[in-house]
Formats: sequence, C-alpha cells, structure tokens
Amino acid sequence: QPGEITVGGVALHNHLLLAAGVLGTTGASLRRMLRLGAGGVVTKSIGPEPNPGHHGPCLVRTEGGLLNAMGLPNPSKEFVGEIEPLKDEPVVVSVYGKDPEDFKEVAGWFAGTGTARGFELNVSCPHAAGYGAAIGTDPEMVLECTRAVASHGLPVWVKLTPNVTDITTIGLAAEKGGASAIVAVNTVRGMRISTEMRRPVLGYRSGGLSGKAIFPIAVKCVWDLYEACSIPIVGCGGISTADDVVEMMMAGAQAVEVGSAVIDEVRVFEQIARGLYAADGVAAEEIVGVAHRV
Ligand code: RRO
Repeated sequence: QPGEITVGGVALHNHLLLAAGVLGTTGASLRRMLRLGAGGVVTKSIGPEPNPGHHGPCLVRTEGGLLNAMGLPNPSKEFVGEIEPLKDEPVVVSVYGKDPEDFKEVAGWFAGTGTARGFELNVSCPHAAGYGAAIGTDPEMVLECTRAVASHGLPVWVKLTPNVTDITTIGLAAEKGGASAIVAVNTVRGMRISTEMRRPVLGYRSGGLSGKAIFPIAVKCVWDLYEACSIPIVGCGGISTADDVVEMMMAGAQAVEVGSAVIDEVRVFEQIARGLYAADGVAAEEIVGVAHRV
C-alpha cells in the first residue's frame, strides 16, 4: 500500500475514497470508514439550511444497483462540530447550494475551522429542485460556484452529473473556475414503478441510480473528461473491485470513490486494496489514461 499520495490538492492514504452520501452523515461513521481502509472520505452534502430530506421510501434496491431520492438531508452548520474530531484526517466536505453565494457561505463554515482538507461541490443531485443538476447542467453556474468556493483557498473538487449530453463542457467550466479536480459521476436519473401497488416505489417518484448498473456510464464520462480537461479526475459510479479501479484509471482517473458497494460490504476498501496493492503498490501514474494511448 502506498504512503501518502496527493490527488487534486488533497493528501490521501490511498487511491480509494468513500463517496459522498454513503455513511457520511456522522463523524463516527466517517472515522470508521477510514479505519476500514478508505484513503479519504467525502461527507454527506451539507447545505445552507437544515433539511429533513424527501418522504420515504428514499432508498430501494433494484437490478444492478440502488435507486435513491434521499432529498439532501443534512443538519447544515451543525455538521462542523461533527467532523471537528477528524481534523487530522483526509476529509473532503461535500457542499451544495442554489447559487454561488450559498456555496461560498457553506464552505466558509468549514474553511474557517480547519475541518476540511478540500471541498466537493455537489452540482449534480438528480432530484433536488433548484439545487443539484439545475446548477450542474449550466456551465456558467458551475464556473461561478467553483470560483466562489475556491476563494477560500482550499482545493475544490466538482462532482458532475452524467445526465447531460456533453459532460466535457461542464468539466471545462469547473476547470476554468479554478477546480483542483473533477469527480465523475453522481447518480443517473432513474425510476421504478411497483406493478402491485400501481405507483412509483420512491416517495419522490424518481431518483438517482447508483451501483454496478452505472459503471459503464461512469467509465465513458471519465474517458471523455480525461481527453478534454487538464485537471485530475476522480472516478465514481459502480466501482466494487480492484479491477474496476484499474479500468477507471485506464480511462483516466487518478483516484476513485466507492459508494453503493460499501452498503453491501463494509470491508470493500480492504478487499479492493488487497487486489490493487498486491505486489508493491499500484503505480497509478503509469496506469492513468493508458487505454487512451493504445
Ligand atoms: O440526497 C440525495 O438525495 C442525493 C444527493 Br444530495 C446526490 O447528490 N445524489 C443522489 O443520488 N442523492
């Protein structure tokens, strides 16, 4: 296993991060994931006001993955105290808002107390009216939100939605706004209907699909972003094995985030690391983008 590595300005214990949203709601669960082998952790997205989230059901299993419409539940500013004990750990704070001022304000709570090593801008939730994808599909908004948070002087990662025709336009806007890395991707818009109940299974009706089913979508997004952009890319979407990580790196990712797979197997970071660092450590810099060169 490698020592400290740096990706997009953030020092990590290895190339495997806990993805935003999954087990990222308390300081204790984030610490547990680090103990279980995550090289870094991303928090549940934090916004300008406390939010109870959508009505249930909020999370259902479906073929090849999970469908969620949690609805950005979070305690807002109170979360600063939650991660205060993790000051020395590689914690990336995911933030959301409706405009650049919101993003800047929320990031400022954490920047001021030294509890964040960097920020991940959530401009990509597929089922949050006025937030999320409403911003992440507009290049100008992505640029302005990125610029606003970058003014705090900490690394800014921008997490993109795959629910666009051309993801590279959005990636380039993040880069222009001063992002240190791009995270690709958030969940894919999806929906299931119960034929028995004759109604959508999610309380919010539609939601975001994650897990194995979206892995090929994520690989293609990372591939396209690697060709278009100059900043590092963090791959996310359906990763559950060491081979998935290598494939993501061949597409162009310098590191990866793992979310849904953690729900099925809490020891997934150790399992992936065992495969990835089997010999004398993955030489990520030799793998990244290799498939582009053949
Ligand atoms: O909370 C959610 O419902 C949620 C968020 Br913020 C997100 O970014 N992506 C997602 O699938 N769900």
